[in-house]
Amino acid sequence: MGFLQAAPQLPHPWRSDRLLHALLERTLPGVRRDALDGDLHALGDYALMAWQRAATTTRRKPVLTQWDAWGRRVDRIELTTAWQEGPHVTTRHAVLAAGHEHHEHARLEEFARVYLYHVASEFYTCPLAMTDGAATALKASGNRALIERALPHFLSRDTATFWLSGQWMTETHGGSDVGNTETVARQDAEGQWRLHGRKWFSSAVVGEAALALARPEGAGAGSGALALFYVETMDGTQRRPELVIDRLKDKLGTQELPTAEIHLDGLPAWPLGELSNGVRQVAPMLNVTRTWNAVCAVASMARAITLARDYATRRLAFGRPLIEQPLHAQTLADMQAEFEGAFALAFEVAQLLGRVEHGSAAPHEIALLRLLTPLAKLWTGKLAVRLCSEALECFGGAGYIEDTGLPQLLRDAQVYAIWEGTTNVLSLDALRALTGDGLVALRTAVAAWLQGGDPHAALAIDAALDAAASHLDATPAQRATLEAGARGLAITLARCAAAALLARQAAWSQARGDARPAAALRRFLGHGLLQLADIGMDDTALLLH
Ligand code: MFK
Repeated sequence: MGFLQAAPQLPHPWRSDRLLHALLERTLPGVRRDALDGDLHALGDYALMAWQRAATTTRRKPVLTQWDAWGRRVDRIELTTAWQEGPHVTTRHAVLAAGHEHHEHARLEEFARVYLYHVASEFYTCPLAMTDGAATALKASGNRALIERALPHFLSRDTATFWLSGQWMTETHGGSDVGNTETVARQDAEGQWRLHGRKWFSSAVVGEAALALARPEGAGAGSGALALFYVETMDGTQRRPELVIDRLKDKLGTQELPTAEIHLDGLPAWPLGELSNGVRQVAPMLNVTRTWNAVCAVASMARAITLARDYATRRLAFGRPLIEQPLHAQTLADMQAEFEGAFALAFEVAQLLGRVEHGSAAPHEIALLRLLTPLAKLWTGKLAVRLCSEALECFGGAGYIEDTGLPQLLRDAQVYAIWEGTTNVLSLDALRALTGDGLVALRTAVAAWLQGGDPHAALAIDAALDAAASHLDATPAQRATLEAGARGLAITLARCAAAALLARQAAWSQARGDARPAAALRRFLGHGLLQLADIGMDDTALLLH
């Protein structure tokens, strides 16, 4: 046999992750780090095992069986191995429970677990995100009866009592404009609310509960008239007959995740709060799932870059390993710098969420979290696609071959820019946050992050923030122009925040003799901060004519 190329090897995801180690060392007290270490080691072990298992087993997809041999409707879904393992891994390592502990580091400790587990979970993290979001929305609702009923299950550390929750918003009208929701809530003769309608993207249909938007019968049109309901899907060990699974979606990626189209045919439901303003009530859930989206996007980038870097040490071309080829090394370093910025921003949102929920946030940090959540979601979602695509290219033709496991990274990454709101919807959400104190809060935070750091970075970031602010100021009366520029504005602000966070990390690391984060900062700044679009509305109209 002739030449055989060595496959890329995945180093231990926790032991080898310099960024996560540095982040936790900078932010967590030693006693908390020690307590966390066992779970992170175990999740890293699991991730490594899952990667090796995928290389030696045939890939499977979930299978829906709607009818049994005797004509009974069963709607049974067979799950992949990783999905069957999901509840055990989740509860054993307190992936969700950790985020709801009563201290300010709870969310950071949760998302460190999520980051290590995500790729191995085969997007079991999708319904976990929904469950986390449902727990958060229930707490925000103050509905004692539902909190007491559902939270012990959602946050359980025991597989036997653990429940997954879905988030049933999207209908055939689309996922963005939920004001078009057609699902109706009717009260039966006993006063029990029941939901009737069709939900179009249900990614946690194997779960035991869900939060669903529905229009109470007789309520008006639009999103303000929607209400948010809690439902349960199981009657003992049987799925409730009022929940019908029509089919599983055939998706570009996330193929292990059984995303379903469902019908609700009178499913019993309980309102979380008032019978209106359901979007406002579901917002805490959206913001949590968007944070998951950002952290999972960063986890996919980490996996793609780690494999590409390892491969560059094993693949020889033109007489040298790829990593010694100047242009290939440059490409990898560029990817690393962008990834480090995204990592810093996603985990800052996680930390902020913990501080805000715990009540230990500084006054400006509530508005900061409100702004950084959509910024992190939208920027990391786009970047994941770009970096996973670049990583595949680093493997040449092998990156295009299914059983290397590499194309799946790119297909899966595409979901981050769609799931939980597209880039444009999130850009408009950032505008919503900017109409409040968002920009002032960001400038206050950036000034603090830059203290004692690289003065060159501070100048560049301040100049970009000034440009963003004038962009915002220049057009308050011209809503269409403001909206047309919202994506460029959002990405500029995300990059400014990421650069300031890299500067903070660089200063901290430099004081400990590590010059590497400063190199990431320089490279990141070199890629530019400004993405502000020059809005020519007339040209846009001409180009679309
Ligand atoms: C891994 C999974 C793979 C499976 C494949 C997935 C494929 C995709 C499936 C999907 O469809 S995912 C899409 C899920 N859908 C979304 O994420 C919703 C996207 N749309 C939005 O986020 C819109 O901005 C939104 C629905 C929220 C707009 O709703 P409205 O009612 O038209 O907006 P409005 O009136 O501005 O907001 C209503 C209230 O909510 C306001 O509060 P007030 O009533 O007090 O004024 C807003 O301030 C508040 N609000 C909205 N967004 C908020 C928020 N509050 C806090 N945070 C937010 N993010």
